[in-house]
Amino acid sequence: MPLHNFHIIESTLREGEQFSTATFTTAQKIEIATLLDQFGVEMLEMTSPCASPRSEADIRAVLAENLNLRVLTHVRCTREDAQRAIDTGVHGVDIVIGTSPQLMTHSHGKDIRQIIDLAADVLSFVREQSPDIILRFSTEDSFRSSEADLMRVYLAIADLGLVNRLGIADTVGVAMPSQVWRLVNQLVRMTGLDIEFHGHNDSGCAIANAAAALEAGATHVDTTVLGLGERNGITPLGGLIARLYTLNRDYVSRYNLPLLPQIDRLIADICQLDIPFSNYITGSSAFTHKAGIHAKGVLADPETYEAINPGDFGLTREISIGHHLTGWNAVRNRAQSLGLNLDDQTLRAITQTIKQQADDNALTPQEIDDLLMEASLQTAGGLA
Ligand code: AKG
Repeated sequence: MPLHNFHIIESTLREGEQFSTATFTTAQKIEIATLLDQFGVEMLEMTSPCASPRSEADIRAVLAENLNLRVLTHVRCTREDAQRAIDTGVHGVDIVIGTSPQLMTHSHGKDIRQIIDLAADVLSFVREQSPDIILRFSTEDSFRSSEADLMRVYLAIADLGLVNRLGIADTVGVAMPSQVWRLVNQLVRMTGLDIEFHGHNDSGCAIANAAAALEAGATHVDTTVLGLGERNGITPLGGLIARLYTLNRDYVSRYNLPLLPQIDRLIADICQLDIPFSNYITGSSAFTHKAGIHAKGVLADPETYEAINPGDFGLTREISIGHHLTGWNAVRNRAQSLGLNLDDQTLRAITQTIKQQADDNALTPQEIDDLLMEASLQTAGGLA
């Protein structure tokens, strides 16, 4: 299934705000929205205007920037919330209501019949008020809801002919990619509507689940920068980009990829987080090659051990040399970068010295350069 036709709903300013250390000022929200717009995300989801006075004012502030992206807000399934959302002038309203036994009992106390009636009332109300608004209906906790309940709800909503999009949510991060694929496939076949996927990462499947949703025909995926969100968050923007890029670069070529490091850094700084070393694309070791065999392959052709070209993201690869796993190809490459013309025998000897010393302590780049310079001075015709 070709994955060209999807849209990113960037929810750092909604789901991301629910992360433990995330609080954004108005100016920060505008800066984040502007960068995400420059990156090319199609939609930006913002916190409900009902959450707090500034939440409401900030929707208007971001709208006033006249960005290319569509601004959405996320509200409960009530007329009052929907009216507040419409009043802000947003381009789209995302309406959600829980359908799992847990949420029906502890969140709103309604059964499936009541959920359908309420949703029909609220969605009709929104359409009357605002015929052109982008309207989405989603069940919360879709993957702990019974399949029969879900189908009753989605088919009833689809039949109304009022919404642009249906959403499904893996609210507590329990879904397997195969389950996501099946549900999305079923909804696409039965309703013909656009489908959005929102997936939490509690058990580490958020990116795989988003990809499975797209493979099954979903049209929209929710992301946040660095995967911020409730608990340990949702599908990260960079992780989704990495997943799709490695399937086919064309899937993400419309985005301004070199902006990704700046976006990750901005959010990390605001939320006082370190970007994890293992982060997709922007982690500190994402493009560091260490073992001698890897260094040799990458020096011959980076694709030997890289599925992602760091240059596409404005980043550079690093060959780590000063350790006991090093190889002489990496050492030779460093010597060549320094303009030193050392013969193979000398380079192999220096490699052995590095390995021996690094068994106790890794060598710094400067210490390696010193070894190479010293060898160069000792051999005739050292400088190339
Ligand atoms: C969740 O279920 O985790 C949400 O944040 C709501 C998702 C949605 O509205 O699609």
